[in-house]
Amino acid sequence: MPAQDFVSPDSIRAQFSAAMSLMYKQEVPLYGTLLELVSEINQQVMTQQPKVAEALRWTGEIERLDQERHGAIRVGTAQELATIGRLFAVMGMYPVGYYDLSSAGVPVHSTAFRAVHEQSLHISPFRVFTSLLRLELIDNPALRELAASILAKRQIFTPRALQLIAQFEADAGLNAADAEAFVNEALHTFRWHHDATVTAEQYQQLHDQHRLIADVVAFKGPHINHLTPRTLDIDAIQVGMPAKGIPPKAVIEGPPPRRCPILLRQTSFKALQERVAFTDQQGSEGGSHTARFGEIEQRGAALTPKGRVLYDQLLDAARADLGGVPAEANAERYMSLLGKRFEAFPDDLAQMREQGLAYFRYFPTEAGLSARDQAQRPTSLSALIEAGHVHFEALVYEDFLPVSAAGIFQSNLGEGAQSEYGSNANRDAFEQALGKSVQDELALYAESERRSLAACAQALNLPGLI
Ligand code: OOG
Ligand code: NI
Repeated sequence: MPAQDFVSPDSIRAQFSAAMSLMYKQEVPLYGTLLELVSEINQQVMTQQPKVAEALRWTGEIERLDQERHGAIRVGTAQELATIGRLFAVMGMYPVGYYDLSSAGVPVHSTAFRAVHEQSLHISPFRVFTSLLRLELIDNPALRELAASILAKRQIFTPRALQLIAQFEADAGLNAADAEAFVNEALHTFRWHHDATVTAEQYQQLHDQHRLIADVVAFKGPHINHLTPRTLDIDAIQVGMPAKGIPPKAVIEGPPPRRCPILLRQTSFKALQERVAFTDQQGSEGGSHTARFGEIEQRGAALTPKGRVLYDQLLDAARADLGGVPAEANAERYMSLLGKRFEAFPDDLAQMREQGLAYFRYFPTEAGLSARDQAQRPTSLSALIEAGHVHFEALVYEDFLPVSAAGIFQSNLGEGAQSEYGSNANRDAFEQALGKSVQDELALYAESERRSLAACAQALNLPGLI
């Protein structure tokens, strides 16, 4: 098959993301309500804050905003993780970053599968936070064995999906019909299954060890546990949720409200209680399981290593000021402490740029282009910016935050789910399970910034700019 007949992985990802959203709307109707709220608030921000709309127009994010979402799954074995990695590669999604959640009492480690080039991200920024259960952290050999033997029996991919993945790898692409078939087949892996794979008693055993273990082990597959749209104003969402019958978690994870958003702020609503049938139950008899929830996020500037160190320091300091974990009872105090600490983080794009705290995208302006052939013109980046020949916007953060992710896990696993696993980061083991290395997100932002500077240099005929 000639390569030109292949559908681009970016387009397969866009199709898959749309299909996933449709499926989740049917599975979790509250997700549809959430989408409506997000769309209302985004419209409001665009009309009331023209500067925000203008920035989104510069970066092109305005075109991807409505399709922007991330999902999350939890897989049980190395083999499942490796195959998930191959499945995502068909859609141009690659593992980026390593997240250790064990230090936060959740026996998993994770990566984010996503597109890595800004042009691909522009077509579809769909990402999936993917966690691998770490049975080796469970201090109960009998239970570990039970879980491993249950997991060894399941196959989370359809035969046709596996076949299409292999075909993609052999031919380096899929044609339109095969791509469509692939999207439908891949969707099955992420579906909710009402029928559990264990007896009620086994479920209870797994659950008593850790709710997350029951969620991963007791079902036929890694059901998508949330699908998160991107809002332009998460504080408005937090306030607007109760009126829509959606109770939010107590605190918004991540940085405090700012004029220039950085990284990622997230809130969520509690997991649904869903009816499930265990293998030893029939008819109306049955149990329940809480796994799936709703989450909303606001994205801001990707930070450089220097910016990230400052972010981590300020976040840690605010938590130390609080003297405990942020929760319902101390939410207001936490937000105020957080705000105080973050006064030390410049809330101004120009300052953030000058201090090297964030990554940026650079654009030649009309003025810059028309001055292109003038002998007397600024040539250094800062002078070009000063003269209005180059415009810059922050590069949007495409990844996740470990402390926030832990907060999201915790709020949905419920009280009492906190366990102690110590700090057990093991990136090597994760990569070995995955069968490849995870990419460094900071290097990706730096490359993206460099490409935008190179394009600017070329457009303005200033090879010395980079
Ligand atoms: C993943 C939780 C983390 C995020 O957005 O940080 C997450 C999970 O619950 O499986 O989704
Ligand atoms: Ni999430």
